[in-house]
Amino acid sequence: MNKYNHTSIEAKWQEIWSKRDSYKTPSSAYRTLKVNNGNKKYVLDMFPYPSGATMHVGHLEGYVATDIISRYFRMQGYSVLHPMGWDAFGLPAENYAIKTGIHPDISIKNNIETFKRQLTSAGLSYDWDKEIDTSSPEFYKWTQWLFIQLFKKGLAYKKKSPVNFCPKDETVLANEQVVDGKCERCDTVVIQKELDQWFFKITAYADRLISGLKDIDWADEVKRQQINWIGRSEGMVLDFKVEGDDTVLKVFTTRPDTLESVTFVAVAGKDKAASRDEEKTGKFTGKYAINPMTKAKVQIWETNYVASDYGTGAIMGVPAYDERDAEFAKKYHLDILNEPFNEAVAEKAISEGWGKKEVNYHLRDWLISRQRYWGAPIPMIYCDKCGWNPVDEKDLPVLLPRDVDFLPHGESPVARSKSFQKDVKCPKCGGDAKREVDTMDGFVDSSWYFIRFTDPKNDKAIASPESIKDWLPVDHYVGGGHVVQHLLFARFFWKFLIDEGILDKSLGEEPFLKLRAPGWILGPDSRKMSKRWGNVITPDDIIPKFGADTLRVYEMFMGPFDIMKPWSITGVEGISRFLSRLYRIFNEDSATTDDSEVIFKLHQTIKKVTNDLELYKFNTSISTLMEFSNLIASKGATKETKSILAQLIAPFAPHLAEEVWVEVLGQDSSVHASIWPKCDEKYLKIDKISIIVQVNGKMRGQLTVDDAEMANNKERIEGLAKKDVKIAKWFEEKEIKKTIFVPGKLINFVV
Ligand code: ANZ
Ligand code: ZN
Repeated sequence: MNKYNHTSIEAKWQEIWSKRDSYKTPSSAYRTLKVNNGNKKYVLDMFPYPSGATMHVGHLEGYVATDIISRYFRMQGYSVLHPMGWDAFGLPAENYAIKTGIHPDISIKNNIETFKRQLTSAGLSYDWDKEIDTSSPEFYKWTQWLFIQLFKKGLAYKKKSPVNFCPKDETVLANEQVVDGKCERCDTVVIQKELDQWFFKITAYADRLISGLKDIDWADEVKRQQINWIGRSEGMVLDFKVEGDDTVLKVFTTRPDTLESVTFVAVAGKDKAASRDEEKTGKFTGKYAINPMTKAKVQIWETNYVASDYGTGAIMGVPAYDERDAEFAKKYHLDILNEPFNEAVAEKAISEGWGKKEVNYHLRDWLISRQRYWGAPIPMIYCDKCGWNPVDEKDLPVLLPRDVDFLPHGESPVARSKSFQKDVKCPKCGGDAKREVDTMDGFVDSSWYFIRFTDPKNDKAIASPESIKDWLPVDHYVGGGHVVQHLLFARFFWKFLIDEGILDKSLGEEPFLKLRAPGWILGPDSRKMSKRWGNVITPDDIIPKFGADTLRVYEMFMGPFDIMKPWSITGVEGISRFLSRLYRIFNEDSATTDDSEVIFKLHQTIKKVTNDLELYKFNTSISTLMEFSNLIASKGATKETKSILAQLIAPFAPHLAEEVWVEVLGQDSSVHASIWPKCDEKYLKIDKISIIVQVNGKMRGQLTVDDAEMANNKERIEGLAKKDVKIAKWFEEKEIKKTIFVPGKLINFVV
């Protein structure tokens, strides 16, 4: 009998699928002809950063899940868009270039090749015609175009803002390059430098970023993270008159009812604000303020625990009720006053005109400029006469210049390109002008890439209106890690594009209807996979030996999708044996009829796998398939039943399923283009059957069993009768001489 040779089977089908363009995204014309009312499903992965390190098995977890979902939806008759691409701009490639002198363009292309080979070897059904690379001019032309649209609406602006700066390396650092306040590379203490920076005004969308969450299918925890990050706070601004001059000090408080217990007022100091647990320091300004309610005179302090950029940058100190104020008051021996809460303050403040309601947000505008090379140039031009103006849209893209050395010199690397500033003219007055030399944060690319996937080659628009309408919004979005900001930024872009009519309003308020995050796959030692622990397992360690199907099924079988789980090579081996056994079962001669238990179990399996797939319960789908395979192994099955089994395993083990579907069962075309089996409820109806139990011909009881299979089985009925205490007492300590069995009706013990 044929042995399961995963290597040849997988290579063969990967080649055939690629030749046949099996996973090409259907066009809209095709879609309207198709089943399921031409409905679409857009199934999206968070696209990877193609780093120098190869992909490990943990990265694949989400990709396998979306592949299963995509294959399942295709078999359900949906038109599926399932694309993949590369989040290719960013620091690692640039740092690598600084170290080696190899241009990021080249190192990234090599990495992409490796990643793509790994994804393909796992049998993932991406439509590679939809591939995007955010560092290609075809893509970043539109990133720049989007910047300009935001600028035109006043949602992109420039202002002075502090950045992390390493005085030794003379370079601006991203937050993640600052470790314990020191430069990651040279250990020098990082300073704050004021630089002109570009911001996107995401705060204008704060409320809609909260309200939009209510109708989407995301984990509560992820929604909560979004809400916490936005940090909406309802409170009041109250006016304290400053003694001796005509000025008023405005404070923001969420607790106006504590006003009568105020013992000091504090304003933000000049030093950088203290982080949460840092020691609070301050000094008395020599000035006093008047409590608008009690008219008491309190000291005005300057302190590091009040943030200058939140609320009014000033607070009323209520040490009796506010912990931070209490800590500060104790340290500087300020009074603590414990008056009862006064609910009437708010109304009185409004009617007397010394206070008003206000909503504040902790969300800050999004700082998008980077003094870095490997990003999309910000498409703005500065002229002494006309200030900042966007590059004419017909002149996009503003190409990232190649004549740049990557070594840090205290400014944006692009500033040293000779070609970049050559003959630059002001778009407004035509006079000599200069380009912006900063580049955009990589988060800008990932805020809209999912729109581009619908029409990645379009050179007239971010995507055609038809493609947008055909595919958006995203139905399933899968990915994990630190995605709070990514999700906020992408949702902000979406809302902006809807408001601008670039996306049609009918697409709805939210871009990602369902979001699921895979739990981490840990190393065999239950630690996070890392070079440091030497516990990294890559698909290349597993696929040559066990095959892609084993890797896929194992990853989905490890446990619930969304929890952490350690890798186990014995688990891999177990799945490998399961697939070999399956292959054997398919190769055995088929039965001419199915046993009733097989039919019952078949429909139960269809139902369970279908339901579980929709819920991302891949592990229980697989165990159900294992149980059913075991039953067939012992009872045999018809070709029809085996074909259905092949269809049910197709999303999980696509190569094996295709091989047995075509080569063993002799079915037409591809199992992946077949129609997903339907459960027929009529086979699941359980008719209870009563069996009369007699002892020496006298009725002594009754047994109820679930199905005919059971009712016809003499041994099982006999066993059940003996276990039933009410019946068993009639032949206690007596020898059973004979058992008369009428299948499905009666059992009589002769004692
Ligand atoms: C008096 C008070 C009494 C307060 C009390 C709280 C509890 P959220 O919810 O984050 O908005 N605050 C206001 N502006 C601040 C700033 N720029 N930097 C640091 N703290 C600031 O918190 C609002 C509360 O944080 C405000 O209400 C204020 O302290 C403080 F029992 O006023 B509260
Ligand atoms: Zn000008």
